[in-house]
Amino acid sequence: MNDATRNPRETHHEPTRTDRLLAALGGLVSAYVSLAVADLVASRVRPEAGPVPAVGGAVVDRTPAALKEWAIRAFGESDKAVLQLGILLLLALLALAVGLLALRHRALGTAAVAAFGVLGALAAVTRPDSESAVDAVPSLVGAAAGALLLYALTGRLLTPRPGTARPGTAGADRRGFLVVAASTGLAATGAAALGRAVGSPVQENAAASRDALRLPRPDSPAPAVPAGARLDVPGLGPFVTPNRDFYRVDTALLVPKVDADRWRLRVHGLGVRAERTLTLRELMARPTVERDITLCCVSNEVGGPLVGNARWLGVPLAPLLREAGVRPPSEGGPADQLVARSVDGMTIGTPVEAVMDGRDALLAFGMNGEPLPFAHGFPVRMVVPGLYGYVSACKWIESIELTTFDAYDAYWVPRGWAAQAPVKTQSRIDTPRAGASPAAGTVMVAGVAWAQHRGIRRVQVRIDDGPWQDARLAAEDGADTWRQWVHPWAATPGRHTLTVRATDGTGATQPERRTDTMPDGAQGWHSVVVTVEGR
Ligand SMILES: Nc1nc2c(c(=O)[nH]1)N[C@H]1C(S)=C(S)[C@@H](COP(=O)(O)O)O[C@H]1N2
Ligand SMILES: [Mo]
Repeated sequence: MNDATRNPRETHHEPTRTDRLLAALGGLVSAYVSLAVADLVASRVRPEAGPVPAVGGAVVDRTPAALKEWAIRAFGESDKAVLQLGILLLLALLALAVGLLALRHRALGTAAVAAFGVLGALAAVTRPDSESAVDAVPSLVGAAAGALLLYALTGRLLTPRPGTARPGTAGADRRGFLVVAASTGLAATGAAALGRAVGSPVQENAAASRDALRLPRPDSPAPAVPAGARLDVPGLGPFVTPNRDFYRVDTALLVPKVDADRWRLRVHGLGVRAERTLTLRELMARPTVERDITLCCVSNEVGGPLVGNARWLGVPLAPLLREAGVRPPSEGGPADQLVARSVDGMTIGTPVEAVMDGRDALLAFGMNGEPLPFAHGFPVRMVVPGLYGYVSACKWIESIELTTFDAYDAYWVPRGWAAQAPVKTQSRIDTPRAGASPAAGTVMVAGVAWAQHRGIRRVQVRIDDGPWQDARLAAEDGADTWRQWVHPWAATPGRHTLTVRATDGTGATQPERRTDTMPDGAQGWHSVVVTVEGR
């Protein structure tokens, strides 16, 4: 840039330290107003199209699997909150820098804000769940507001107060700056809060459709859970996991809120003779079954919490596929993989053979007596006993495509996870907890074991390096559910290591060696160390 194109008012101004502080603050306020305005617009358009969820989603999809595993381990179910906080912190730093840039180069600083808006818009329209270019609007409108504000604020720092002799120097209109910054910041906060209070029309419809949903009575009810399946041991969780306590694992930064009245499921692909699209009403009109099925996550480490047991209501998937002309590979069908796709673009690949081999593979709409909670896949999800969630349990499902494992890799596969993953036999000590200090005497050691679709035949407990002793197994609800167990231990004072291992219905006992969750689920024995107090 040569001198002729420069604005003399800007070049002659040697910003003071205070100016720089204020400029950085201006950047921050502008970024804040951008995001608040974008949030408000997104609440009208589609909440998922807001810059933070859109950029966050793009980051999640590009995060290396190892980092994602670490995040799940380190932050558990708060991993998404941590990610959003990280994005906001990074944005705040950038905003401070942009504010300083604007003080030197007003136009350049303003352009930088606009550029962030374009990035946000790009992220929004390239998300797999984006259906129209309208998703660009929240970021663009937000950035326009932020850019204008930054331009105006920086102007206050560059404009001499009337009556001061030298332009720029001490004459900046700092009061004006603060007034504009505070009032726009407050106004944006108010507008965004109002937007949230009013709620998004899309989400309101979804909530209303869930409230209005009446679940059909099961044509094939689940057998009552045998009384002996629940052990009454303090510290042992309930046999059926309440919905609010059920673990949640997914890539969605904002829980998709699907309007049940507009929901459709498309069944198509290789070997499908009669392609179909079903409404929820049509799906629920089919013969319904209710089953107890334990679901677990491949990311669950030995002893981990990512497992839950629920009573699911839905329709069997196999007959629906048969009607569409699908045959399993064992009957010469051409497709060996069923790819379920969700409204938020997740793809989950399941062996067609497993879905059609007689097990209770379900399209579920009920969970523990109520419509699926939004976080667990409302209105419809898949549940297939015996397979980890990432290869079977697609939430917010919208289509089922028949294909082959050779032809298509579902979401997690290029990220290092196995394309096929039956659950591994696991057992967990729930009480006493690691680090506990129970009193000497009889201590009830208890927990759960699971090997869905194979069942649990035996659970054994070992104290320190002693012999393996059979634990008492609770009655079996079914081969697809976990099984509680208890072992009364005559505890003596001192430090002790308690270890558990299970044997599944095929007679295979859990191997001792711990393996990583990646690529197809952790193995190994769970142990806890406790210190027994003398009496
Ligand atoms: N749409 C969608 N479905 C999904 C996932 C996801 O990220 N998106 N995660 C899967 C994984 S990894 C697991 S373990 C289960 C968890 O189901 P839950 O959250 O209801 O416990 O959902 C599966 N279904
Ligand atoms: Mo998972």
